[in-house]
Amino acid sequence: MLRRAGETAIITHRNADLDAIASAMIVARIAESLGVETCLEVPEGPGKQAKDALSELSLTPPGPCESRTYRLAIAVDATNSPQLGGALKLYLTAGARVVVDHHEPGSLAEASDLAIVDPDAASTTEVAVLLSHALGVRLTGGLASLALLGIVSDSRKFSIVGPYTFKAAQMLVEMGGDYGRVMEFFRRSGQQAQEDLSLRIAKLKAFSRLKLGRACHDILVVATHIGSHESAVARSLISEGADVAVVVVERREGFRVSIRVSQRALASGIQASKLAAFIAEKFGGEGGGHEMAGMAHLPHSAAQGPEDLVDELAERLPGKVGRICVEYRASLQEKERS
Ligand SMILES: [Mn+2]
Repeated sequence: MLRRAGETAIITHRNADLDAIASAMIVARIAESLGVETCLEVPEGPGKQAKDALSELSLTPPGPCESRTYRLAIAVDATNSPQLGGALKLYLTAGARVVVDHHEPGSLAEASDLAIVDPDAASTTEVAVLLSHALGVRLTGGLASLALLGIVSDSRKFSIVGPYTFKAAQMLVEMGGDYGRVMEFFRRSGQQAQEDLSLRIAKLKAFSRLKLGRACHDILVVATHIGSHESAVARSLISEGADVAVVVVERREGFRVSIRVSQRALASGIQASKLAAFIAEKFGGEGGGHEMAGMAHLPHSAAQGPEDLVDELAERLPGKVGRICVEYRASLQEKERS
């Protein structure tokens, strides 16, 4: 498809993270090896870690795309159309569309001609690495290090792995990927995050606005809203003892709901992606993600404002969570008996 197209627009999800930027750069490298020109569209610009990684490894991404029709568009690490933000049109108007991803397939896979999607993979980067390997494309040491950053980041330092997460990492080390440097990058960026004033304020504000609910005796469901840093806030709620953390942020295009669940919730059949889908269904939007991390995108019409949405969620979610875990625990008992 790349060869036939001759020119290709690569698109990441909004505020590309390490996994998105690494996958995009590998796809660009594959295109380059075929002599195909690419542009890279990162809606709303890359996130801080992605930006830092590119400059630290002295990697230059392809230039931004023009506002015209491309013959081929490849979306990476994105599942639902709202994740492409302002670049959705670029994707939808392309002559052919490919999505490379590792989430449960969503609306982008539906709108694509080819979906290279493996929900078992811990990162999109490992899918891209195996793709480049299968095509006989070698990566430079710098790009291999970026890819390691993508894999290590999305696998939460190899605590969530797929059937070929380690295989891809091994290939990258063999190609000159610098694992020591990757670890040092995370150490430094973790330290920066801890000292980040706006993140500290966001966490404390979110905690002060918290709505707490309970389901199935010991499952704690919390909901809150914040202006930014919603994923980090949701993660910190889980590490402070919540089992289901739902964090609402209002953006220009609507509400974004970030969902995280604890190991305890997961052991009772409560998955973040399912809750994201439930929220999207109730409020009219799109939702999906992984077992432990999910995201729902809702239109402005879903609620009067973030506070109202939090109230609604705090009211409805514990019931849903309760039904899931009661059914799940009953099915486990059933299994034990038989
Ligand atoms: Mn990813």
